[in-house]
This record gives sequence, C-alpha cells and structure tokens, in this order.
Amino acid sequence: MIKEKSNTTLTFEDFKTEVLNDYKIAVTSRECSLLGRKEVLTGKAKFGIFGDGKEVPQLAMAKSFKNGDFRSGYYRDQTFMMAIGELTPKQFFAGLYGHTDLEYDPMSAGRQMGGHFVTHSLNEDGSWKDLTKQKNSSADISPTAGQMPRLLGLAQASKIYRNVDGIKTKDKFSVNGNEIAWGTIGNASTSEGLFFETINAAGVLQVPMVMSVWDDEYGISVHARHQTTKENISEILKGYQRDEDSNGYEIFRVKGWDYAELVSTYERAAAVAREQHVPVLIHVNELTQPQGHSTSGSHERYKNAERLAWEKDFDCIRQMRLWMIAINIASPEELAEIDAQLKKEVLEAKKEAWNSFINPIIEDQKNLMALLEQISAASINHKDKIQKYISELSVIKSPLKKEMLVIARKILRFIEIPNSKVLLSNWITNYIEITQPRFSSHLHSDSDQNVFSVEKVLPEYSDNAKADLDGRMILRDNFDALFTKYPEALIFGEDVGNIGDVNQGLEGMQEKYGELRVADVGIREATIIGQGIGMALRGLRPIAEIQYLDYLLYAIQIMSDDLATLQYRTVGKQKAPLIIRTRGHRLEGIWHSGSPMGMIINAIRGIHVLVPRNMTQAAGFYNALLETDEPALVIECLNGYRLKEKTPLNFGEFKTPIGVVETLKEGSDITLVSYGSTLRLVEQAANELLELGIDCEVIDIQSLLPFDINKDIVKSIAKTNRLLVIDEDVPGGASAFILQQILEEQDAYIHLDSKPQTLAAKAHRPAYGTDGDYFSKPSAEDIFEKVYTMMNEVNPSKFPSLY
Ligand SMILES: Cc1ncc(C[n+]2csc(CCOP(=O)(O)OP(=O)(O)O)c2C)c(N)n1
Ligand SMILES: [Mg+2]
Repeated sequence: MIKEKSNTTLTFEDFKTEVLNDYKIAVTSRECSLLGRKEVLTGKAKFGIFGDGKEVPQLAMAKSFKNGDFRSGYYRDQTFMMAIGELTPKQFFAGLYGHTDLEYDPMSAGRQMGGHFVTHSLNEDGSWKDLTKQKNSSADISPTAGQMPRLLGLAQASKIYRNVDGIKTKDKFSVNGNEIAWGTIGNASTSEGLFFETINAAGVLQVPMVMSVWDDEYGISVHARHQTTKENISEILKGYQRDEDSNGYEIFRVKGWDYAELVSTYERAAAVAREQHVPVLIHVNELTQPQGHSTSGSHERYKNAERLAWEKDFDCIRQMRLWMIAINIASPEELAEIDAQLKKEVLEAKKEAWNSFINPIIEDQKNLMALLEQISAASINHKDKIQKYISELSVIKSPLKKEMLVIARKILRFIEIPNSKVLLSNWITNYIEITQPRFSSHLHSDSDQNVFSVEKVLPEYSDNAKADLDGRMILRDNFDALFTKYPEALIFGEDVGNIGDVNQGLEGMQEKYGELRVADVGIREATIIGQGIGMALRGLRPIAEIQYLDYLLYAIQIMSDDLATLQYRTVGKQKAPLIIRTRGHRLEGIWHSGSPMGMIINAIRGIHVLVPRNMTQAAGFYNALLETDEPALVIECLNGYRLKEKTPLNFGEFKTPIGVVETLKEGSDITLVSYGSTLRLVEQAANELLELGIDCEVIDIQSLLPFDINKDIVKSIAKTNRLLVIDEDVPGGASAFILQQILEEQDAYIHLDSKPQTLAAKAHRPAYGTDGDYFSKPSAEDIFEKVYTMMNEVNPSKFPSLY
C-alpha cells in the first residue's frame, strides 16, 4: 500500500505517523458524532445526521484526493471533510447550532442542517478562486442521489479541459484534466433513478469519476432486501465492468473496516480515473451506523440483536484499532491515551463553538431587556405587563432571535408612550434588517457580473434589411459567433450534435467546433442538467439543451433542488452559471405544446426564466447570459423557427436586457401583457381591435424571472387604466404570478378602472392538431373577444355586445 504511493522508501516510522494521524482524524470525527447527538438530545441543536460508522473509508478516499479534485457526496462525509482539512470540530458544532456566520460555519452559515458540506470556490466579490490549488467539494443537497447528476459534469469538465484546446480561462480550474470527481452515496440511495442515469452516462462519456457507495445495508429502517436486487449494488452493476473489447467501468468491492485494503483500493481507483479517464465504482460494504440513522429515532427499533452485535464488532474504528495494535503501530494504552486526549479536544471545540454562537445573542438579549426596562419605567398603564415579558425573557438561558422578536413585537402593540414606541419599533426594525439577510441573501449572484450588469445592445441591420431569414438560422449564426468568442462555451443535448438540433439551430456547428463542444447525448434530461451544473461549477460555460419544454419535468427536480439553491445554500460561495436552452409553447399535441410556466417559475426561484418572442430576442439573451455569472432557462418558441426575421449584422454582440419588458405597440385603452408564442396572437388581436376603435398597448414580458425590474407595466396601466394578462399556461398558472407582480409589487390596482383579468389556456393538456390547439389555448379570437367584452362593460353603446 505505502510503497505504491511514493517511489521513495517509506520508513516504518513515517508509515506509523501517517496511520496514527489518520486514526486521530477518525476518532475526532467519531467524538464529534457522539457529542453532536447529545447536543441535539439536550436541545441545544435541532437536528443531527452524522458520519459515524463511515470514518475509515473516508480516510482512504481523502488520501487519494488531490488539489483540483471535486467531491459530490452526501451527509455522511464529515470524516472526509476533516481529513482534507476543510472541516474542524469547532466548525462542525457551529453548523450544528446553525451559526449564521460563514466565519464560523463555512458550510452554509446555518442555512443547511449539519452534514451538508461545501468548499468555497469564490472570492468575496464573486470571482473564481484558483480551484487547482485547493481541495473542492460541491455543495451538498438533501434529496438522496441528488448529488449524482452534478457529479457527472464535475468529472466531464476534466475531459473537456484535457481535450479541448484554446480555453483561456483553464488555469484556475484544471491541470491537463487530471482532476477526479469523487462521488459518495448511501447504499439505499442507489435505488434512485438519478444514480443509474448517472452511472450509465459516465460509462458512455468515459469521465474521471470515482463513485463510492457507503453500504451499511440500511436506508433508515429499510433493509437492502427491499432496496437492491441481489442486495448487492456492485453485483448488479457487473455488466459495466470494462474489458479488452469495450469501455466501461473499473469496479472494486472492499470492506469498509479494512483500512489497509481501503487505502490501496482507493490508490488503484484514483490512478485509473486520473490517468485514463475511466470511471470507477467502489462498493464499500460492511459499514455500520453506531448511533442509527439520525437524531430522530433509534436503530434498535429495526435492527435485530445479532445485527447490532455485529455492528459493534465491525465498527470500522474498532477494527482499525485492532489492526494497528496487531502490526505494532501503537499499544492499546497509547491508543487509549490518544482517545482520551481527542475527547477532551472535541469537548473544548464544542464549548468554543457554542460560546461563539450564543454570546452575541445573549448580548442582544441584554440590550433588549435594558430597553424594555426603560420602556416599562416610562409606561403608565402597562408596567406590569411589560415586566412580565421582561421576566419571561430573562429566564431564557439560550435565547433565540425569534424569542426576542416575539416579545418585542407583542409589547409594541400596546405601548402608549410615543417616545417608547419609537425606541422599540426602531429596535425591532433594525434587528430584522440585520438578521433577515442572514437567512435570505444570495438567492442570486451578488457580484458585478449578475444579470443586472448587462447593457442592452441592439441588433444592427443593413439599411434595406428585410425579414427574410428563418429564425433557426438567426440562432445558428449567433451560436457560431458565440462559440468563437467563448472557447469555454459548449452545448449538448439530444440530437444537438450530428443534426444540429431538431430544428437545425445548430446546423454545422459540430463539424466546426468538434464533438466535445457540440455534443449528442443520451435521452436523460436530469443528467443533462447535471452535466451543465458540474461543468459550470468548474469554470466552463455549458449550454444544456432540453429538447422540448414538456420534458423539462424530468430535469426540474435537479434544477429546483440543486441549481436554483446553489448560491443561496452556499451564501454566494459557489456558482454554476449554466444556460438551459429549450423550446416550447405551441406546436402539436399534449407533449409538444405545453407551457407549464407557473410550475416552472415557482419551482426554480434562483434561476432566471426568459421567454423570448422570437429568435433574435433569444439570441440576444444567450449573448447577454454569457457575460453574466448566473444560471438561466431560455425557452424558444417552438413554432418560431421557420418564421422570418431580419438578419442582424452583429451576431454574438447584441444583447437583450434581462428583466426588462418591451412595449411592442402603444395604445390608450387597455394594457395587454403577454409573452412567447401567444404574443403573436395578441399582436394580431390588437390590430383587429384597432379597426373597431379599441387601442391596445401590447407589452412583451420577455423575462418572467426577474420580472419587469423597471416597473414599466404599471406606467402603461396608469395610462390605459385597464389590464389583461394573456398566456397559454393553465388558469392561475404564470398569469397569477404576473398579476401578483403587477397588482401587488407595482401597485397597479390604484390605476384600474376595470377588473384586472387573465386569459389562459384550458386546465387540461393541449390537444393534438390545429383544432386541438384552437380549443385548448387562447386564440386570436378569444383574445379579441375578451378585450372587447371588457370594453363593452366600459362603454356598451360604443361597443355593443357581440353575442
Ligand atoms: C429523495 C429523498 N427521499 C427520501 C429522503 C429521506 N431520507 C434521508 S436519508 C434516507 C436513507 C438513505 O439511506 P442510504 O442511502 O443507505 O444512506 P445512509 O443514511 O444509510 O448512509 C432517506 C430515505 C431524502 N432525503 N431524499
Ligand atoms: Mg445505508
């Protein structure tokens, strides 16, 4: 084992030091788990999920993990994080308490429950650190197997960096593509589709991924016999094993308590992945859970006596200790002394973490009590009541911010002395103002590269330009300009490569830019997004294509859980500026003309959602997004690829600003707000209405998230005093959001003379064929009549009813 690691001979003393050091990390980690559980059971922390029973394999993984490498794992990996030097016991406890300061809890400043790990990829200003000089962990999420899709992209980035020339930004992310992406997952979570989807895709792509399965035979209370065919994940994945004739995986199986074997297995795995870019699966079995799954419940309920006894015997640290004694690395007495010393150190770290967490809050409590005493002294009618609250507050030994605010806000309601009221209301608003960002900041990028930094650049046209170019050619020529301009940009999706996407918006691009940058992939939407997230986390500029908007549902979970929460859950310490390209709205039948925009915008807050009306606007969004550091979904109009548009002269340069609406037609009677394919029908109806003397103002939202940042829609309503929102989502879908934004955020209700209305599609899925569309989605006639009816209510004699 040790000989393989370095060519220089290692003395027994060196070897001993290394093993002892590992042992200390394992014991430290275990002590954290044991004490962590107590902190929850005594009420100081809310919930705990720990890494006990999985310590030893993580030491082995950490030994082969190099600078530049990335982990994508789950909540059991605290020992690994400690072994790579990215988690101290003090930080561990700060996380458990929910310390809302990154200085203390670098994992999420208390936003995530413990056991969700991360390293910081970004500087304070949001710019990239040199990731080749540090050990990296992508930020964990709780949905089991949710770490898998991004793992694929993290591994693929190495392949791109090794094989694609000319990426100028490479230096901070890769040294010749030598980096491994290390995945970890629990045995039970391998039942998830995301696991199998990722495993297959990594085998196809041949990327440097080392996937560890921590197998403790259980998923909470459910035994492997209910989880995995043959109760053995490496057994059933055997078909992925590579041989002389075909690519595939290298598969290892190793016992989780066998330190020596683990170290050598991980070294072999790393060599294969790093040098040959072959994915590796390591099935680590015979692991345990000394304290059960988490602090909720105990495993004695579902493990029998025999299993519990076996878990005691085969506790990985116990086995490591026996091995160390057997080969004379240390005596039982020496190890007992180490154990005792580490126990003390962890206890000390816990105390320090607690004091750092609680003392500032106790200080706040004191300040509030002093203020309340002052208010009580001044009060004429409510002294007793205020004193009662003060004594309630004074007995709280470990105060929560909530407890202080509850009391302060209750007292505010009955204070009768004006000066006291001002003092207390100031205290409350200041306290909320300081505290709220600790829980709500960084939904989006805060950097100066965020979407609001984009300046509008209009498309330029020759003097006599006519609308004579197919929309899809606008996209194609624009992508061409972008791939030249950004060597780190790449696109992948179903049918994207060889045929240049199903609508030929990428025609000829693969020939020009190669199979790695313009790539066909399998039918696997979730991992298409995962590829994008992982590669974006490593500095590339991926564009992940989902063939049709209706199939975004397969990907929406990972967009929602992973991509949309990334900035938020890392408090701005990681970013994945992934562009997701798809096409939707009207075409044919249930699964090629959906527009479930309400579902989408509500599921993916944190990702921008752009709905361009034509391909020039869409291209302008791509051009803008590549200048920003934020993720976005761009939905092209499925029925717009053959529509003619003017040919811009400045491909790759013109930019559609993000969050800004566009007024397409000015009018004075009513404001019509819409987006995407339906907008063309709105324009048609507006022209027909004009013939009857109804002058509509037509506004293209363009960007559902962010929504009308300049509040231009209310300016229009101030003029027209009427509003109709039209889209082709279900009733109360995106149109409800649009209405909420306009009425509540923009206060448009004060300008309205008619009831604000929405016109959406039917609640059912869109039926097939032209008539199916006509009877499922708003038509130009529906829009015309809806507006006309609103005007009939205003002036029946001028606009007599139609029916
Ligand atoms: C998608 C999803 N479903 C259910 C859960 C609840 N849950 C959390 S951990 C867990 C069991 C996971 O078992 P395993 O993968 O074997 O990991 P272990 O905890 O045993 O290490 C479950 C069901 C979840 N977090 N995510
Ligand atoms: Mg398990």
